Amino acid sequence: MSETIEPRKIVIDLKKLIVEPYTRKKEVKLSELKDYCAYPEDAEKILAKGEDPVIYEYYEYTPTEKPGNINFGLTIIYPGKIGKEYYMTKGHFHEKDAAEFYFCLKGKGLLLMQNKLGEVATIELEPGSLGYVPPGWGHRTINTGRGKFVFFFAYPSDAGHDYMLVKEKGFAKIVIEEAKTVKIIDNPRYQKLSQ
Ligand code: M6P
Ligand code: ZN
Repeated sequence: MSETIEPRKIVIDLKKLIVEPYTRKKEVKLSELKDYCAYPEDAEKILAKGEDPVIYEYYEYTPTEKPGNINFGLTIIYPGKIGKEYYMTKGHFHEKDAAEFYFCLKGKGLLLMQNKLGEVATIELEPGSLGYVPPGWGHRTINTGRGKFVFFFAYPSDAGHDYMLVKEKGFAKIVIEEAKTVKIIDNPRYQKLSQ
């Protein structure tokens, strides 16, 4: 049976930082992110104190997963660090050849991308700038500022999320604070795809 998607209006509230209506809201806390961290021992130290901070959250509007539609929403990454690594998303590849964009609305951060050949690209995002993720590139966003890093995202509804590669191999680069500056360095835990 064919599904009918009605035209509709969605409001992105830039003061409350919500999408209304949304179909999904997700909060990712440190306990869920820890396996993606470059320094999991620092994550464990925070958790051992009984703290489990929210690292990021997102509101998504998914009309349907039928090809031809678009998922979109708002991501809010809180400011902070796990050891010296800035708060970030897990990061993922799309299961299908599908692009995505991130349009920054507040704060500042980095869009880190990596393709399956191991090539890395980074784009600095500040309000008004848009990072385009081409099909085939894994992507993670990182809050390098002192306030919330907020961006609007959109990608094809049938793209799918693949976290395995990032969880098991990591990204080749990580983003840390050292001597009060933002540094993009080699990930000490990275395993090349050929290994
Ligand atoms: C953005 C979009 C979502 C993604 C979220 C968090 O909001 O790209 O599709 O789920 O970031 O990223 P991740 O799932 O990699 O943690
Ligand atoms: Zn994506």
